[in-house]
Amino acid sequence: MLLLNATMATMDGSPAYGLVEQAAIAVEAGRIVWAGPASNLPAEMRDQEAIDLAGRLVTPALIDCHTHVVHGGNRAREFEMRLEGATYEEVARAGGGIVSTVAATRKATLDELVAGALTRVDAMIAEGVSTVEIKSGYGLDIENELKMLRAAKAVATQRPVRVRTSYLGAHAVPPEYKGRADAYIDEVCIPGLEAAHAEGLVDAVDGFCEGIAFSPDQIARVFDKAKSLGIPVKLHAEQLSSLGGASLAARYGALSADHLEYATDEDARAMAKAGTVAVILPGAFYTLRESAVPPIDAFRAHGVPMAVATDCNPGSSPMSSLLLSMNMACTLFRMTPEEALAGVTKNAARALGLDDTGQIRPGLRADLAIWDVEHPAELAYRIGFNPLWKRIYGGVL
Ligand code: DI6
Ligand code: FE
Repeated sequence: MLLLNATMATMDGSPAYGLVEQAAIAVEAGRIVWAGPASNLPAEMRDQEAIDLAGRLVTPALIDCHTHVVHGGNRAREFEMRLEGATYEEVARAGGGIVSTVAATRKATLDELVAGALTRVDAMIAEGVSTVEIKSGYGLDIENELKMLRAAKAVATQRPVRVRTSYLGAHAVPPEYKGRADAYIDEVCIPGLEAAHAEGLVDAVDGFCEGIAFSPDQIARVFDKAKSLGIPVKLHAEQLSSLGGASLAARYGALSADHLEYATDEDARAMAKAGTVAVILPGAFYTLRESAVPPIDAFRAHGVPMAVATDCNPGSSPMSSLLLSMNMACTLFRMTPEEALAGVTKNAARALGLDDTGQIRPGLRADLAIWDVEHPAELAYRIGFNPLWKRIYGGVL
């Protein structure tokens, strides 16, 4: 496949989106084999049928690096409660919140979970997404955590999309372990991780380090197990309070620390040193009407790579639009449109430990998004508008 007459944002780390006008991109066997100004295209690549993009923008296909798209039910009633004045933490302590999604997820069959996830993943694909991270964490017993991860893997067999799974057994304490979080970690979370890993279902291990979830010590025990199994880690950290989760994640060389509204300058320093990506999740900030903004300036100053994701989940971020996440990251957190686009391409790949996608350069997968826009800033600028023209997944239009 040869794409001609493209405006190309390589997102390869060159300044200004790595923008190339009048670009050509050659694809062979699912990989990018050449990309650059069309005038430099080698002669032997010219004589094949080309697709004329008429100046349309080509970017790497988008990557949603933090989602909970596999889950049962929805929480529209909780949305109403919060509008009547209850806080997210009050809802959680009253047995609502995550735990109500756990009940619905346990009740759902594998096929029902897959069907529900596909409605959300289809919306993502329609916006040019090629890779979706999907977490467990609403099963909270071994069999149901495995069911969630099997459902996540099944998504990639039913759609042209790549799935990376994260085991989030340490998401919440289930009702049957109320007040016994340590026992839950020992009796369910860690054995569940071993079982899921044995079945090849775990690409990364995640946790929720928070007052309403698990302490840094409890997360460290889960991370020690992940380390002994050779699985990379990531962490929901500093979302509602500052507990040192981001620094803990950095100590374990985590792929990412996510949320980070209450992260400190010291956390940013530790993350930079460890190469841990900051995953910015403005959908949860917006939904919870949070007021603390993640320390974007500190991440910039210390050179922490920033990703942006939907956090698509039924409670704190019922949002499946990665384009809207980009807009929110700019308007709510003052990220630049270029940072937002890097956050859903290059840096999102890094947050998943993937080095074969997220940029346009020879050797990488031909996962591309073609947009009916003139300039890449338009992707973050518009609200509720999808300018995707076509998507190329693994070299297939
Ligand atoms: N933080 C979040 O924002 C989601 N999980 C987490 O650890 C929320 C999950 C939910 O409310 O269902
Ligand atoms: Fe999350």
